[in-house]
Amino acid sequence: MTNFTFISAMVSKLSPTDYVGFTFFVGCMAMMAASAFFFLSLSQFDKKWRTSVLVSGLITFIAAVHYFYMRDYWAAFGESPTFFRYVDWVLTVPLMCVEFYLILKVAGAKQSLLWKMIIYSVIMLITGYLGEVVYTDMAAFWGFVSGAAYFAIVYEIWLGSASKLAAAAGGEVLKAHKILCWFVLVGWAIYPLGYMMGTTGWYNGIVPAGNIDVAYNIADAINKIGFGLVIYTLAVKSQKD
Ligand SMILES: *C/C=C(C)/C=C/C=C(C)/C=C/C1=C(C)CCCC1(C)C
Repeated sequence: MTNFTFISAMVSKLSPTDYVGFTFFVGCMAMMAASAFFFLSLSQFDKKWRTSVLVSGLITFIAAVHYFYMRDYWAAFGESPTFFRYVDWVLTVPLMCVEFYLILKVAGAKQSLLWKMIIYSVIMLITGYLGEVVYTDMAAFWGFVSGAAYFAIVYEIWLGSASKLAAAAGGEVLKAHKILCWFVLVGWAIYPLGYMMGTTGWYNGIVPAGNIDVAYNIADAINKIGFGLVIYTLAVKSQKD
């Protein structure tokens, strides 16, 4: 085997017009850099905040590993790596629920709140997978069920018990909670939009055309890294007072 064939067996070519592949590639780098940033910052925090920042790093690290797989899958088959995508989400979205719980613990958040959020998010993802992969002719129906679970999460953090705990905690925790709430309301809304771009349903004439993976990749970068930075900032600020 010549050097050239050896290398081409390991690296696949990225065409300059393959913007989907480009977002997978940038996703790998962004998630990896964010993980390094969160992990290397750990020693500056005391015990109270270390777990939260650690979880931020785990979220981007798990995503980084999945992005390497997804990038290769896309390069090899030119298809959406939907299976890896959902495995990534089913691990990282519950960890984002853990982040909400951890910062609200100071105000007395109970574990039941954590489990409620995790169950909503798992229902949201499983039903989304059913519509995107298993029962594609019923994508609109499963997307609706998934959307209902998403709405339950939005309700819980904006108006439910989580919002009351945040108000009770006040100060920096309340501020951070509010920003995370906006991430979930606006940043997470990109996902159902991407879903509607990539599946068949009544919405096809309404939703602007686009690529489902580009939408998901942009949303992941905003939400996973942004979420982590909010937690990081909260930890830095809380340690000063
Ligand atoms: C890091 C990954 C995150 C934050 C993923 C979030 C995913 C969602 C909020 C997905 C939501 C969906 C709907 C609300 C309806 C259509 C199906 C989904 C799964 C794309």
